[in-house]
Amino acid sequence: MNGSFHSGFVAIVGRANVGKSTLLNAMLGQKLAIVSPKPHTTRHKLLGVLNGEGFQAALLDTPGFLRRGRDQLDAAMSRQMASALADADLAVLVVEPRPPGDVERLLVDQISASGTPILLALNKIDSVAKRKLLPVIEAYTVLHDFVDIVPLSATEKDGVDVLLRQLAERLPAQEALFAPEVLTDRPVSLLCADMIQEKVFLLYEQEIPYDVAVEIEEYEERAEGQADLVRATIYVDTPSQKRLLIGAGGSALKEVGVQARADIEQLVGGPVYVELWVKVSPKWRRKAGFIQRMV
Ligand SMILES: Nc1nc2c(ncn2[C@@H]2O[C@H](COP(=O)(O)OP(=O)(O)OP(=O)(O)O)[C@@H](O)[C@H]2O)c(=O)[nH]1
Ligand SMILES: [Mg+2]
Repeated sequence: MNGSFHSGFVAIVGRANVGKSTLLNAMLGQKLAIVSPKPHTTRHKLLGVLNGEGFQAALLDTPGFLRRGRDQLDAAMSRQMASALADADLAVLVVEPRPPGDVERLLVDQISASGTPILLALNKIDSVAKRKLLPVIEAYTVLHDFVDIVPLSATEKDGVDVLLRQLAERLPAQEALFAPEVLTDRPVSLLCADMIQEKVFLLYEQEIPYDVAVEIEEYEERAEGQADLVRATIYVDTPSQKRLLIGAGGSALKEVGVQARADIEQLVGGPVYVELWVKVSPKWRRKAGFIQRMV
């Protein structure tokens, strides 16, 4: 890096499930974004501010690319990705270690049309043999004039420092955009909702996670030494989903609470009491007003 300070917005984009949120967390060195093995876990853009030596990167995690939206939630997720890109000084396109597919081509076209430089993060290199990487890198080199192509593993934290160095150099030479203590602009109550949503993604199968939305009814900060209270409603689409979510004797829902609580306590740095309620809200994915409250 030269002598001047660099800062700017970086949109982390790509196909669903390629590891965008895992990469955000790896860059920040802490868990902020939710992660699951199921595609389309992330529903909104999420700012994570990283302060490094001589730079500040305002990193924006985004929902996985959706080609054709089916409902209001899909539309909202697509808008979230587009708005992160519109703000970005630089895009990090996250891909898996295989040759570019339709989605990657489309994204490259879309981003480069707006003139935003693209850094390619070739993630999950821990999952393939080294000799398989070279042809992938070649295919991407032909596709577009990327700022750089960085092979990495977000889960192993291998190559993440290289990506950060590349990224920092490409940000505009300007003062920091956020005060040094700012990690995100997402209120803690919404981060709690995210953590609960993540546990639903991890603990339930089939369509359930996709038909679940979480709303925090109350986040009550208590005095020093007492646990904060998080009261959340988990919305589902149908009564049978409500039964499944709650489980026999409430056992399944209890597990959601136990696991979410551990993450929330880490986030707020103190004891937390999590109270969960389940409500049926038929076809909420199609209701623009409802989505606006959640995303
Ligand atoms: N082997 C391996 N798995 C990874 C790596 N990075 C992420 N994953 C896994 O890939 C899955 C998806 O990770 P996410 O971070 O949720 O992916 P995403 O791109 O944010 O997904 P959406 O939000 O659904 O678009 C999870 O099971 C991660 O553990 C990696 O470097 N190596
Ligand atoms: Mg994600």
